Amino acid sequence: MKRKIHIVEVDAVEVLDSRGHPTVFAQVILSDGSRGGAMVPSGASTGQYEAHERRDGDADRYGGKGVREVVESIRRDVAPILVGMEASSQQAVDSRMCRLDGTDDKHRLGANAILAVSLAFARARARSAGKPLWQMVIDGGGHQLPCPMMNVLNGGAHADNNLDIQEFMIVPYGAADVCEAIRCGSEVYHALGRLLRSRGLSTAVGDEGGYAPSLDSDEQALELLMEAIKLAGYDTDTVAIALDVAAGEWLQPDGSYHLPKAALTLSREQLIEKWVSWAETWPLISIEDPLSDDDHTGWQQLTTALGNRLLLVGDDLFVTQEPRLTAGIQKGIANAVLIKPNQVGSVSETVATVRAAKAAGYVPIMSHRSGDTEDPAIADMAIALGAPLIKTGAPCRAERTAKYNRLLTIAHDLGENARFGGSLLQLEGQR
Ligand code: 2PG
Ligand code: MG
Repeated sequence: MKRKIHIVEVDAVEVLDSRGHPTVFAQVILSDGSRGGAMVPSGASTGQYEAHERRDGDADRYGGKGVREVVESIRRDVAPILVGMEASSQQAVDSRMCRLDGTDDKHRLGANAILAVSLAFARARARSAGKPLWQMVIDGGGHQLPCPMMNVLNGGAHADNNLDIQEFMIVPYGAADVCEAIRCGSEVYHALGRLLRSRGLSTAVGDEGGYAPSLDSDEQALELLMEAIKLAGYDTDTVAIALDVAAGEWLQPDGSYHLPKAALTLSREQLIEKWVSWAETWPLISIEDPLSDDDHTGWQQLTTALGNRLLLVGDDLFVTQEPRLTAGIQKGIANAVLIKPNQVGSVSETVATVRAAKAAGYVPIMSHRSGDTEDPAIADMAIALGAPLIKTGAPCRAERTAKYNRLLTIAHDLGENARFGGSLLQLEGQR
């Protein structure tokens, strides 16, 4: 009889993320010697309903951002309850940690602790089964590789420039496959760099690897993207534009929206009008967080106005949590959901949210965080979960290219069996 494999060791280390802030690396070892390790990312424009990211708060270390106690509590509290558990079910391991935590927002252990162990366990199981991670997150996985959404111009909370919109992305949805999409994105990115340089504008990059010049307006950023697409030899049948507004950062106590860098205050209705007119003017394929996460009335109005023309993506709105997504689906707000595992805090709960999205016809978009690491897990998860899109920054900075490089190598391994998520988006009504 085959002997059952179980967990023999759980360990953790304080390491650094791409902003140089501490984060958690966890490692899980199984009785057959298989090991899995994982690092967790960290956001800057975090949604108010995200699961809790636990930090030491000791101002004498890393400005309070240390995770030494978090790591210690993985060894002291988490390891004893997991060691000895059978390594057959992701759900069982995740639930065990959630029960130990016992809070709604993972306040006690921290979502950063639970997710690191959850993902490390998924990798250890994959190694044990001799399979890549993308075949393990949900049994079997699909063969669909996601289309990249490359954030080539950074603003908002991600850059010290004068752009209010946080992310201007290019989406090579019309490319033949993921390799051509990544090539196209890289070529447009470099064409944009040449344009900026030729105009004496800065080509220094922001947190997600996109350029972060100071421009006259957010509209000028869109004009530059259009020029760069053309300069690189592409057109809007191949490359669309996507925005992450992160409008929660603009909300004022009276319900209006204040764009700090432009020093402009807009009512909810004016902001909605702005997005409707932009959707008519620019080749937008999606807008993320166009309104604040608590402005459900605004979201309903905008979904009615634009929901059949482009993707309206809830990030801070849904924070990857199934109950919040289900409530939004019932209210008819948004039609796509950003999937960030650390917003909910475990692999199983991430899978549950994606399943709920797909059942309701909402498009799941896999996503990195602005503070990320060289861990490429989200590339595997996008494939495993069948997300047609992945948002993981510019083709610049190793924590971003780690995900693109992972997709390129999986595409190589899959060969002719690979399908491309971008082709799904050519359906009428999604542009
Ligand atoms: C977002 C993300 C990732 P952050 O708002 O979608 O691009 O940023 O990780 O800072 O929340
Ligand atoms: Mg966002």
